[in-house]
Amino acid sequence: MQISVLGIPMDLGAGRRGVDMGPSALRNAHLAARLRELGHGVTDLGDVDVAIPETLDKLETGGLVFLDSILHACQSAAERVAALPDGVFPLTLGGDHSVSMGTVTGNALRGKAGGARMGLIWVDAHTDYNTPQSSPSGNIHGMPVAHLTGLGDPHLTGLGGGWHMRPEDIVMIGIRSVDGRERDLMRETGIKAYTMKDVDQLGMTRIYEETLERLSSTERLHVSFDADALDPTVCPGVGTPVPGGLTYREGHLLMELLCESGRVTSMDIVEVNPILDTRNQTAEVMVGMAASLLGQRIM
Ligand code: B3U
Ligand code: MN
Ligand code: MN
Repeated sequence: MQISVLGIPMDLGAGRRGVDMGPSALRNAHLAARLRELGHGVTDLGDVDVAIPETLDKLETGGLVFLDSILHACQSAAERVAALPDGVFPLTLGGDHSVSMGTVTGNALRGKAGGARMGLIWVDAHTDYNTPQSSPSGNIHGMPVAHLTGLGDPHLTGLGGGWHMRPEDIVMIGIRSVDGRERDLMRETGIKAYTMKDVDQLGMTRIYEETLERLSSTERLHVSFDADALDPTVCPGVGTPVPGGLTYREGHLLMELLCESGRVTSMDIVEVNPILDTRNQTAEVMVGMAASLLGQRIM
């Protein structure tokens, strides 16, 4: 397979600095070499241009912090991904999770004017389903899924030119932190979320099987993997660590099973924060997750 790597070095949507260095940390953790060892062709497309926060007024137009610059970076990411030829696997590197408004949109629009029916597997401690109205923090990285389904700020929901995710085509795994009004919105839309309680009770294999069944009428699958889904002992380099996360093996098992499904056509790795990390451990773990999704086998 041909894999195209694209970085979106943006931390404008997060509450603390540092995830803008995520793409560098992942490249330093030998991302391309690991994927080439698996027999893939890897092209690194470099990074999308992202504004430097120190050069900006904190409040740009629209009332949301850095809205204009986030919108611009997501638009560029969407265009770059959508322009990739069919058959190429886009591996997009954040950046905070607001980058996925661009990458998911770009992947859905790829090869299909008007947008494909794409399933979205959101691996995260958080549901990222706040709107500007419901968000307690105002940070846009807590809002991407809401905007992908058409809820929230009209500039951000307009990214796909009218294309939106159907809530029934989204499955979240690893959830253990949801805000009050965000929970109400999640209930109203009916997005399926597997919490850590579900992971403990059902096990990852059953969750995987139910997820694939649920997304069986979609054309292809996108995996958006937030490093904070994994336990902070495994991935300490994240801005909003939440105890009680996925184990190293649960993360790998999910990626290995998704690989076997043959249905995943794109992936994001987001929220890797080298400033908060221990010797690049989080980037190394996340490169391993990508390798498992892309075919690495123990035997
Ligand atoms: N739900 C909180 C916290 C949060 C969401 N995503 C991350 N943190 N990484 C919020 O700010 O919306
Ligand atoms: Mn997230
Ligand atoms: Mn998260």
